[in-house]
Parts: sequence; C-alpha cells; structure tokens
Amino acid sequence: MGIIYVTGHRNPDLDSVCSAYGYAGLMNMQDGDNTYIPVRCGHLSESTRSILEQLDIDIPEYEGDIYPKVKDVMLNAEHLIDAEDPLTAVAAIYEKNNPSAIPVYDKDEFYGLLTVDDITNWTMRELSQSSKITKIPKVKDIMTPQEEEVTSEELFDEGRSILQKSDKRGLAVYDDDRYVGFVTRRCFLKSPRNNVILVDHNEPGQSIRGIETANIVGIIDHHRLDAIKTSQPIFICSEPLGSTCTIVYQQFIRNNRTPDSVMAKVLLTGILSDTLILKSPTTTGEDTVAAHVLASICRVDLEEYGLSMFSRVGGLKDREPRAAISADFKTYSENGVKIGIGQCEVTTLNDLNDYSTEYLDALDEIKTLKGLDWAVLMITDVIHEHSALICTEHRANKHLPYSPIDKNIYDMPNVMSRKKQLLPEIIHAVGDK
Ligand SMILES: [Mn+2]
Repeated sequence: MGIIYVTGHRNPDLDSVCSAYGYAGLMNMQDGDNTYIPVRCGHLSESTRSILEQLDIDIPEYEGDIYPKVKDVMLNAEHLIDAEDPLTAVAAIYEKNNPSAIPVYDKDEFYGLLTVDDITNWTMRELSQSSKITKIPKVKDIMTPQEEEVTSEELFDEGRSILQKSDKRGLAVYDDDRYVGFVTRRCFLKSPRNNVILVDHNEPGQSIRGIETANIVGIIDHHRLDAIKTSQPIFICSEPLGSTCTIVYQQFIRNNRTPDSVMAKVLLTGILSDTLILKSPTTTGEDTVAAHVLASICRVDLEEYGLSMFSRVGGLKDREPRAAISADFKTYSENGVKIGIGQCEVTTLNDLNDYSTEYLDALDEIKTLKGLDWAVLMITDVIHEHSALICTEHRANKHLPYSPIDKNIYDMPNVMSRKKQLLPEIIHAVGDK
C-alpha cells in the first residue's frame, strides 16, 4: 500500500484545490492498492478559504514540500516488549528476524529502545565475571538511556546525519512529543521518493518544493506543457479546456463513475472559478456541459451559485493591494522585457477610481521586488464582463490597444482572459518600437 499525493500549484486557486480533491477522490475509488491524499502547497486566500468552507469537505492540508522525511522510512513496533519482561522475552524476536533495535514499553507508554548493543554489552560484562550467566535481568535493567531523538517531520538527510553522529543503532521518532516509531541505520540506506500527481500545472517551477526528489506518477492539466522528465511511463491527461476540474469530471465519466452531490459541487466550483462562470473566452463546450451536469447533480442554480462565489471575493476595497496582486501573478519574458501580469476578480469596477493609486503603488513595489521591467494588473468584473488594466510606467503602455481612463489605467470592455485576450496584446505592445 503506497501513498500518492495529489497537488495543485503554489498559488492554490479554486480550480487547483478542487481538482486535487476531486482527482484524489476518484483514484481512491479506482485503486484500492494505494491511498491518494490531496494536498495544497500554498496558502489559501481568505475568499478561497471561505468558498471551500461551504463545500462540506476536509480542505486539503498544506504541505510545504515533498522532500523525503523521517516519517517516510520509520518503522513501527511489530513486537511489544515490556520493560519489566525478562531479557529472555526478546529471544523469540531474534529467532524470527534480526532487529538492531526493539521498542520497549512500560505498560502502554513508550519506555525506550533496546538495541542489540545493549544486549551484547551486558552479555560480555557478565561473561567477563563468570563463565556462566546465572541471573536473567529485566529488559529495563540492561537498557542504556538514549539522549538523541528525531521528529517524524525531520528531513531524511538530517535524520540520517543525526543517527550517524550518535553511537546508537536506532533512534526513537517523535511527533509533538508523542512516540510514533523508530529508525535504525538500515532505514537510511536509500533515500525514498514520494509519489506525486500534479493537477492544474505541470511545470516543476510552479510545483510543490522538492518535486525534483519525487516520482511524478500522473499529470492532469490544462496549461502549456513544460513538464519534468520522468523515468517511468505515466498517465497524462492534458487538454486545452477552461478548467482542470472539467478534465477531472471527464475522468469520472471515463471510469464509469458519477460524482456524488458533494463531489459535484467541488468540481463545479473549480469550473465556475476558472471560467469566470463560463463567460471567459477560455471556456469550451466541454466545460459548459460538465458544469451543467454537475449543477444538476448537486442541485444548484449554476449562475446563482457562481455569482454567490464571486461575491465572496469582494471588491478592491476589501483587499490589501499587494496581497491581491500577488495572489495570481504570472511572469513572462518577451523581446528581452520581463513582464508581470496579475489578475484579480471583482464584482464591480465602480470603486476603481478610489483605489487605483494604492494599487498602482503596490504594483510598482512588486515590479521592483521581482526585478521586472513592466508590471500590469488586470482587474476583471466577472458580473459585467469588463476589465480594467493598470500598468507601471513603460514605453509599451502607449502601444496598448485600449482607451485610457486615467494615467496608466485602461478600459477593457469584454476582456476576461489574461491568457487568451490580454497576453497577445502585451506581447504585441512590447514588440512595437
Ligand atoms: Mn486551472
């Protein structure tokens, strides 16, 4: 039985979190030999969290990295030896296998590790005094105290080095002061690799930290392909659809499964979020069909639910500008110009005037911080299908095909998609002399 983590990208938006949850759910039904655990490798924005909270699910836990840890190699006690037991009680264990350390309990509490060195040292000492061992001690009487310990979250390499420096053959492993297992030198012979499925992204640079040490066993995505080289053939489903959740829904269908009501709402949430309630030009017929089927399974009015989701996102005034810009900010390099494009969704652009200076200042800071030449922020009103673009000072501004509302602020009626509509114009603008 193996563990396979399913993770989205580092900016955990709704499509990313919902597709990880959905695909892990499907795979747990399909594959009884492994356990699929959905995780997220970034922190949720307040609005994303509040939308996930009304879904009635366990929100995927945060995992900062996928580097192998002590917990991935530690052993659990197969034999229960009590501290009060006579030393002869361990003989049966040695008959079966040859452990270098055995966990010892004091009733139900972990007492310590009995190592093979403890036994050898005691035997040698006894034999040096007389040629026959006459008295059998209790296990606890021959155990030497152990000073070092490791935690289950310790990195594999770190755990190995702690054990190498110690004169012990094994160390107890703790999680929050609770004994959870033990490690011996044998555990550290080979670094393990965690298994991961990437959803809603495939580029290692956008993935969970330590991805280079993991086995990628699957990719479910709707972005351009720039994936890591794998050593084994893997399952890839990459399609230019509006949402990864649509692809996950299609995987349910392909495997003759129907999402239940809770799962349907999870997948619908991802689709409506990424396609801006099916209004973004990235929306395909397949997204529309999937969204309608899912809405009927979970019995919600698609449009109403979509609007209620986006109303949680709030307006410009509810957000801290730097956080709002960074939440979804992508960088590109064109003609030697380093460009950053942020996008945030709102339900009204009416207050743009009041907050544009704050957002322009924040955008300037982010530009400097990230070493960019030009940074722009697309603010999209998902209800009225209308965006505004605010830009830092750059010669390309004057080549943008949009009418200015104010200095470095432009009006973009009917523009909803950064990838499909804005990016080509940005690339064109930096190309123009
Ligand atoms: Mn997506």
